Amino acid sequence: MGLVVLAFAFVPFPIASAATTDRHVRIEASSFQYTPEAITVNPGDHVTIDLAATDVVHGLYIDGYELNVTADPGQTASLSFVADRSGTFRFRCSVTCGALHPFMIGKLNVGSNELLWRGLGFAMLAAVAGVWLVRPGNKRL
Ligand SMILES: [Cu+2]
Repeated sequence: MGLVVLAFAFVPFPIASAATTDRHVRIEASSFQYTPEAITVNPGDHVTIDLAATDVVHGLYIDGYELNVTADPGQTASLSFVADRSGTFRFRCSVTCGALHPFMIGKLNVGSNELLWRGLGFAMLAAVAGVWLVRPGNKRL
């Protein structure tokens, strides 16, 4: 049982690695918000963000990745990168677009899905182990 748990902890997670892929996300920027406000990708994904500015010029700067893109009014601009850093990163508008510009903020999650599934997997393993230990007729106890 211990070996199974160890293997589960360190063997690459099949669902997550199978999902490493090209991700195309469209984010609409309007004064003063992003839609969607948060995006989630898997580590290693090739991410392309299409930033569509619906009213005035807006930008999108990703903290931690130090990437920036700006889109003219009514236009779409693209930004491509490999999500090679895990964690949660803020992205924010990089063009002064109005009074509430400093509050134009969104979130990029890289890899939270895998952690979530790994956590669920551990919970299930723990449950299975618990049943196995207390089952009737287990002479090892
Ligand atoms: Cu702005």
